[in-house]
Amino acid sequence: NNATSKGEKFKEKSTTIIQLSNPNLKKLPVDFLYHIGLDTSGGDLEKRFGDVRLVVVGGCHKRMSDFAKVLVERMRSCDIDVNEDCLVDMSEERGRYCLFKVNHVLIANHGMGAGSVSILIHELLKLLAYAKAGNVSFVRMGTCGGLDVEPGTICLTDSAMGPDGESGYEFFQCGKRARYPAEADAKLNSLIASTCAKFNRTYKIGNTVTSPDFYESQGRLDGAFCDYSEAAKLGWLADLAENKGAINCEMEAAIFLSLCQRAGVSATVACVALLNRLHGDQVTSEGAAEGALAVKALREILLDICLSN
Ligand code: R2B
Ligand code: URA
Repeated sequence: NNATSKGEKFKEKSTTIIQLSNPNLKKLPVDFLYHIGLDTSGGDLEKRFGDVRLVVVGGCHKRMSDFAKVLVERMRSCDIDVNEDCLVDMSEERGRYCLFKVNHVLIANHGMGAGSVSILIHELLKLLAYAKAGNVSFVRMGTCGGLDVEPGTICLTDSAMGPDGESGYEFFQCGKRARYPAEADAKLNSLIASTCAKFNRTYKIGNTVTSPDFYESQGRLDGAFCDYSEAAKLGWLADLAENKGAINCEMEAAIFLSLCQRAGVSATVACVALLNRLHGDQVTSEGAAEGALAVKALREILLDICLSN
């Protein structure tokens, strides 16, 4: 149908498949994707998910369910056939994430922080690998603190680093430190950048600092505790901006990009800056309201990409 042909553009010439390097999966009679409430027992994942070309994720449940609703409305207004059941949340029963499939677009929320996004991305990568989906791109849409960046700017991640300024994502495997690169796909960034320009939205491409929490590991002075000085905070942020090319801070880009990169899928992170962290820490109610408008603008940009690719 029409919608499938829309999805074809993501398919280009050669097909890139999702590469999972886990031999143990072959030994599982059934793989239960526990947190998203799907499993391999029905043998129907290829039929249900094989045509997915774009995965759009973001932290908030409501932001992502709204994204799915608006995408359905826009597709219908373009006379694209959309299944009746595409606004049924496939993961609702599990109560952790929402998950919708609107033609070739899979939409989910990932919650806050590395632990939450990691569970979702592991299970989505397995789902799409079992479904033999090809040439899939992943986009995280979110919010962030800007580093010398005006609030409202859309920050596109080139490469993500930890709060220590080391590039990539570091975590523990069997008690040992492991570090994987966390690079975004430059082509996907160019596509989002040109769509930002089409919508007259200010954007910036640069590196992203991913921290394990919102307050202390982002150097905030307004948490329940603060055992460092304002000078230490500003010195650290200035060093990241000046010497590491950092344009923003948030909590998921490094793990998200590293998992996608390990699976060989194209991915990027587009975040609206809610504030300039060099000028403060508090997200005020005015800042949050302005941020919500900018997030809607980002939604329009990603909807345009869903509809035209
Ligand atoms: C941005 O916003 C959230 C914290 O407020 C977090 O998920 C992030 O990365
Ligand atoms: N999200 C973050 O993680 N940090 C900010 O400063 C704003 C949004």
